[in-house]
Amino acid sequence: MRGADEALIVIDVQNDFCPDGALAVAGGGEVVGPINDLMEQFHTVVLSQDWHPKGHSSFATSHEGMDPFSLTQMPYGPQVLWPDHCLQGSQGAEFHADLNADVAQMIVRKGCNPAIDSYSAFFENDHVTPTGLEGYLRNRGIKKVTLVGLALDFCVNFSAVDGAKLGFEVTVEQSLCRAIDMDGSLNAAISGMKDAGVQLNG
Ligand code: VGL
Ligand code: ZN
Repeated sequence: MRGADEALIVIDVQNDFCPDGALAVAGGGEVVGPINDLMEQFHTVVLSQDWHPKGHSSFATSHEGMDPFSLTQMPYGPQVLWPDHCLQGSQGAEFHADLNADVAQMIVRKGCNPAIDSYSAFFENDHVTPTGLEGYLRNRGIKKVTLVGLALDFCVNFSAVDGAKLGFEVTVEQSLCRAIDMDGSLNAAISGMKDAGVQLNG
């Protein structure tokens, strides 16, 4: 077992990010088995769940004439517009059926504010509105976090960088992640995580 000051954070292993999902990440389903195995090593396991209301501002369908995967400007900065995904209460927003979600003590839902997207499990994309995850981890004496899940270049990346900025010792297990990889987003994410002091394994 890992130490009591370590947590595993499993990012967005949800149907919509797996093959046949609304925002499918190539190979998304492959990480489920190995993540289940890794969860057994941790006393503290947190799952994040992308959880958008209908008409969310990160959806291309909420912006007349805009295509999915195009870029727009929001009051808080640039924002990729996505296909509708992870609608609250939908099948697509459920965790992958084989993910052993039962062992998690905590589920952080994010992206609930219709006006702000939230890639990171710590802060919304305005980088100031907290999800509460930081407080949960600190309250439990967690100092080191290991991140796995989907997608490596968006939600895992933003969570890892925020975690490092907050002073947690952050490791990303790349073999237990899969990326969207659009317009060089994967390379940018990897260099951004390295610059932030994130330990990249695998
Ligand atoms: C994600 C795009 C939109 C992710 C979530 O989990 O990486 N990406 N919403
Ligand atoms: Zn989303």
